[in-house]
Amino acid sequence: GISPPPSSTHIFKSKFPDIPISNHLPLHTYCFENISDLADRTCLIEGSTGKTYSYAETHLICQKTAAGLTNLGIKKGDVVMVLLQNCAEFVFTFMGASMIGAVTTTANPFYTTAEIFKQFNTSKAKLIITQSLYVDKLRDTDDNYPKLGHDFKVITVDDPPENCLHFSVLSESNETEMVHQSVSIDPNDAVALPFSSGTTGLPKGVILTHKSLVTSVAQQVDGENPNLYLKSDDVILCVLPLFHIYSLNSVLLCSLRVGAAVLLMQKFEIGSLLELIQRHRVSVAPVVPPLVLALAKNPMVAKFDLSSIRMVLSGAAPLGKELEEALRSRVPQATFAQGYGMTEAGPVLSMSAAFAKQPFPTKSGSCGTVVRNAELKVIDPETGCSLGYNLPGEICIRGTQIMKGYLNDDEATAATIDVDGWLHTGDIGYVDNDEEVFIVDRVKELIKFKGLQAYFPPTQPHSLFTPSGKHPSTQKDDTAGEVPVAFVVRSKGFELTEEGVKEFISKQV
Ligand code: 4UW
Repeated sequence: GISPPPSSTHIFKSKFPDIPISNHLPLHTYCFENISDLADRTCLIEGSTGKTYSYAETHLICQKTAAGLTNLGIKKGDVVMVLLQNCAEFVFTFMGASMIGAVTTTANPFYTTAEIFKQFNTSKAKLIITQSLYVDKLRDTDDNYPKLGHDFKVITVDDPPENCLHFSVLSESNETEMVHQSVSIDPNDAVALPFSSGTTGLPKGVILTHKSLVTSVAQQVDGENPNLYLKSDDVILCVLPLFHIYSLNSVLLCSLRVGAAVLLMQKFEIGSLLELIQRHRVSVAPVVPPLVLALAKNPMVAKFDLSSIRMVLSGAAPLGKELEEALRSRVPQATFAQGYGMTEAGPVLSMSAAFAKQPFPTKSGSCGTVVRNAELKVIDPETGCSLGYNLPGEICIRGTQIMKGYLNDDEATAATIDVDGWLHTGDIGYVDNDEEVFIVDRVKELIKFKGLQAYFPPTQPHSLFTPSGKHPSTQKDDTAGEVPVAFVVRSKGFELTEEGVKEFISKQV
């Protein structure tokens, strides 16, 4: 067909007016901007120990960690890998690195050795901060892997095994030696480097700058009528892993900005989760659909007092209507709605207007309204033509919050962010007459397993599985969302057991 003139592009905007955003500030300065008013308020609570850190203590330890990183030779632009479950040291490292202009790459501690070193090498990390229980994975003797102690240093947050340092080398450094005052940080410098497959291929480093993350946090929690109204007297559940952008941005960074308390949980376990919600009077619960399922269906839930929860926020994977209703009946006092994010998008594209200070009525199944200070469009995947209300197509987003690009991969960057600055999500959705975004499908080589990405290369001859999405090789699963299914054909004359296949796969992913 004939392409329409650019003027016919239908651009969707937020229901919330644009606001001034302080995205000239470095991320740590922005997040701790109101620290003098918040000094004595609780910033971090470690669920497992009950240990708390005030805002003043947290800020000081972040500064000490910044000095400690400098003492270990970490300079502006260097990359530090964090391979941790949720803990206070995660926060100290991330913010401390920001203070010296260093970049944190976050990795899943359940990764295999190969997956960890792939990310480590690609990001050219200098240092790994982890827990002693994961150090064995970093000691692989394979010649292709870098050598612990020789090629990189390892710091553990608990008792350090041989050749590793304890986190106190960072957190007990003298912050007055801090040179970060003299480090000049450009808003376009990277601060976070999460890895994501995006719409295709293996995980790539997603360059998120100070400017992108400040913008994204501001789009959520700043302004006279914040889209996501978090307050300094909130206690915010942080059970989603901080290595994933959802938790890092919408849980941690948004909480720091508003001065709320962050309740850190190392891992999800329903009993301790319920107990901690009750004990600490959690008021905001960011979750993913598998957690919604547990909260909606587990009989233990009825034994606990969840009346403190005023907001439940779900995202990272599709949420069924039935599940939504089931959870509503468990926490009837809470506002329950969704946000929609993608690592590359900084990450939030849309957020329910039900969470605003002055909320709007919203519909079940909606993923929210596009964030303020941004533009969203929906295009026909075949023609690229922009579509109007109620017409499903590929969702694209534009704004200062989106990634700078993929690390050392101009081709993948160009395939994702077009020349006009639109980031193509690979998600199919539409915007209804009330400006609400609905996601109906996915056109990328990705499935979401428990809210986390699982990529299955469709064309490589050695691929473990065939493609994703609606392909018959994946099926719906109540707990995980989507699970891959493979058919294995035994070659003639070979012995192969079910156990053998499982072992083969678990060694690789
Ligand atoms: N419904 C259906 C949804 C939804 C969804 C995401 O792992 P990534 O790259 O990133 C994320 C980030 C999620 C997120 C971040 C911050 C936030 O506030 C929030 O809302 C509460 C969510 O998941 O995977 C990106 C892909 O995950 C799918 C979609 O396919 C997207 O491209 N996805 N949210 N509400 N699908």
